[in-house]
Amino acid sequence: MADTSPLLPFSHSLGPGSTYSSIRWRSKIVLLLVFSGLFLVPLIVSIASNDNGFKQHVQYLQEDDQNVSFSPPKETTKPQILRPGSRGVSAGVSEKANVNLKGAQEKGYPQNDSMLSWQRTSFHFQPEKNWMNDPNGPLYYKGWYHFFYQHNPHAAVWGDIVWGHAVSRDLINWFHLPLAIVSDEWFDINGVWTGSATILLNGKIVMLYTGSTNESVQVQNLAYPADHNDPLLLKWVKYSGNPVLVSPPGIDPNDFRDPTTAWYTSEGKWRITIGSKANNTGIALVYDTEDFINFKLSGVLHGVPGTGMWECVDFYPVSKTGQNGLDTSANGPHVKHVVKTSLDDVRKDSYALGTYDDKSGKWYPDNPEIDVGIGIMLDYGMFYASKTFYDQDKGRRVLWGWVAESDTEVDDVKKGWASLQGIPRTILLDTKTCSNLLQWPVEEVERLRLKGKEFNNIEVKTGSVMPLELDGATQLDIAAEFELDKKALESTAESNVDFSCSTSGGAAQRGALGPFGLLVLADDSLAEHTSVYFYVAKGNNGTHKTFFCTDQSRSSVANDVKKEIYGSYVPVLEGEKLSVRILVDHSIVESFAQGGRTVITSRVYPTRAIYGAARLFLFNNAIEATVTSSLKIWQMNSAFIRRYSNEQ
Ligand code: DQQ
Repeated sequence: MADTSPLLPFSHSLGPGSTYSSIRWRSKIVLLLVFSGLFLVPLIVSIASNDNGFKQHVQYLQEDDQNVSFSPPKETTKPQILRPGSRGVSAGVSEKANVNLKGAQEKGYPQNDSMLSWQRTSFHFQPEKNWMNDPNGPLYYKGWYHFFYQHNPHAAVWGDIVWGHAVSRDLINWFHLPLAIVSDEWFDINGVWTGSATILLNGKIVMLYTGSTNESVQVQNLAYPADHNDPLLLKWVKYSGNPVLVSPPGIDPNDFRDPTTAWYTSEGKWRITIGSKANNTGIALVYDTEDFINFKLSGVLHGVPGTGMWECVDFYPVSKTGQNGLDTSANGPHVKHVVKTSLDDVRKDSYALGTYDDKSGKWYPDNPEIDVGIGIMLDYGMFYASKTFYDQDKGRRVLWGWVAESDTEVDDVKKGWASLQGIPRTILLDTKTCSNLLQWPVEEVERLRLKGKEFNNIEVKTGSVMPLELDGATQLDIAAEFELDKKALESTAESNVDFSCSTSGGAAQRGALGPFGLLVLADDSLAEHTSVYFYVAKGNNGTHKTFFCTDQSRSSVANDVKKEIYGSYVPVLEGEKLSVRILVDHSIVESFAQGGRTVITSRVYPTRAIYGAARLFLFNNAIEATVTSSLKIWQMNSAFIRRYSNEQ
């Protein structure tokens, strides 16, 4: 049965007469706004072509509040990204499938059933079948981790989006539960899109999510558990006065989505942010609320010109001591704040560290040159729409991220499923550099480790490849360290100062001091392999710069899968060895360099290096330096991921 006073300690302040009717009234004005939108279009267009117009508009909304303003810096010119349309685009969000590979079936590689079934993972979260995308509303409640996700229950492609739901005691073994929130109201009939959970001061939970309405515009809706005594939170109630928020004037209702977890302000209000854009400036709108029903736009948390639509914004504090995770409302001199955005234009998640001012509701980057969207990526590979939550049980902040497919949609349909979630990662500030986060697989994944094997001080000569004898290589946890020969490192003259993972020819391109690393999911002949490697560039003043990359260009002989080369710079401090942790689970390879300073997730689709034919190799393609490597490698057990039954 639904709670009678479902929401909120403060619901008493919402007298039935006043609030209910004002909410009903607001529902009506949604329709009015939709229609008036027709007349507002020219206005919106003019605002969108002039960010100052947006500023004026927000100010107009809040005439009495002189603090509310948004002054975006000048637009920088960026090449326009031309991309084919897709269902996602017509629905108001971008591609949800590999459009570049659509229609590739006629000339595509004939992956047979055993190849396709090998691709399903063994210890990563995925639904029993069909499509999944963004993580939604993760939380810990009464002994269970709850995970909700964007799900198409009808097909292995994006569409008909509702919220799937699963629970776990340890973030690794999962029980699938019935769908949590389905699209059955005008305010979400075209999709129950991304949203976030907030645990209120009285322990109750509220969920805010974006609904795609009967008119396919984006509004924000409120839902809450029907029974807070149910630890599984099986039933969810949609607030009768939904939507609780429509896009403000000047903001395209197709660019208004993905509310965050709320945090508490010093004024005793809750505050959320919602992703949007003004012209091509990605922005995070800020709203204050006391009851999750009435919201007041209070300005813009932050905006960055040229970064396009900001999806799935995440905003949270990290401790300056780097010891433990923090509740989303934590603030003060002991914290830095992270703004993370999912860049719709380039489908990458980017973050920056900075300072949050509770009074103005604004956030300022530590270094404007590496601001959100133009600096550091959370993961340089296939990882999007990520979201963190505070795990109050273990006092840690945990990150989830959607790992899409990079094969053809046709193959996804044949497999009957598409997309994974990355292994949940703990998030901490890197107190050694103070300029990046550390991401690391949650400790619980180590419980899946089976037989381990150690390889100590293996010398890998220049231009060589060495097999590592294992009993299997499709489910692995690898921890490896590398040291470049010191003499060679010193004597090498300036080399590869212009190196970049994606444009410098990949793992086959030899330089003085790299590449070197591991070939995972390789077959004996090396016709197929995925290279995970370091590359050291040396400047003429003797300084080194280290890069961490993944090269998928030889990951499969199939000609219809994406084979990008990913990666970036990784900070390496004085006295540190180069280190990498790699989780291999069939078609996913997640690689964490230097304790998680730089992370790369790949999806690969080998056809030969599968089942018992998969191997692991060390390689060193440097011309001048021998590499010494020590490794610990564990076979990984499979996780239990199955339907919940009452006996459990
Ligand atoms: N996915 C959802 C949107 C979000 C996008 C729709 C990001 O709410 O912006 O499935 O992948």
